[in-house]
Amino acid sequence: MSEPIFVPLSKYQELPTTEMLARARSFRDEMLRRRSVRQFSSRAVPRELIEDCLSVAESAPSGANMQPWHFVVVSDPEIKRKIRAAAEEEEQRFYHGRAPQEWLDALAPLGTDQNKPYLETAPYLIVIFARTYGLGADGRKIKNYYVAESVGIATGMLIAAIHLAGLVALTHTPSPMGFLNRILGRPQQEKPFLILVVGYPAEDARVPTISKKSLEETVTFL
Ligand code: IYR
Repeated sequence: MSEPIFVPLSKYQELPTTEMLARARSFRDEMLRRRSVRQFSSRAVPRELIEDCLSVAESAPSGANMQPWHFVVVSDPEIKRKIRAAAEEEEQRFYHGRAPQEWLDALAPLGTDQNKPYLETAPYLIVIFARTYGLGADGRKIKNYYVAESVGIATGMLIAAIHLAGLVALTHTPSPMGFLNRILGRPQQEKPFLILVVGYPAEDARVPTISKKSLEETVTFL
């Protein structure tokens, strides 16, 4: 067991309250402009931009700091084509059989269907895997903790970073997603979490008119 080594919290920056408010508002206003987009441009995105956004995700808090995730960044057209074909096969079954009517009704305002051209059009697919356990140098299993929570937090931070960088993203979850392990050659202890489709929006991109709940509905101050 290793002892903790503590250092001063030197990176914390206290701000005047007025500046805190201004920053919180400006971040809020920026994030409220974020939309999930389903029509992507094929315009290239610098890889460095994606790497910077991934560094933000990597900094996320995680159970026992195990960082129980793996990101596969796909830009290879042939791999994207395989992912699209496999995802559309699952989606076809979902939209025409597997999904109960209640689920289809809930999705109706989004205008989604089994066709996923963006899986080929967008320059990057970031496939996020949740590592159910890690492997030590000697092949021993290393337990991970709060895996879903950790990967969810990292993904949220990644989505925020991508938006702030001036790109758009779509969280895409074909179900089941086992084909991603096969196509991307990831081990069975890694479970596909979601595909983040990333790029510039198509010039004629359109988004559905949906609204978000108000704080009155979702927050309780006691
Ligand atoms: N995976 C399907 C269906 C779908 C499900 C939910 I929940 C969404 O918020 C959106 C879509 C698809 O991608 O079309």
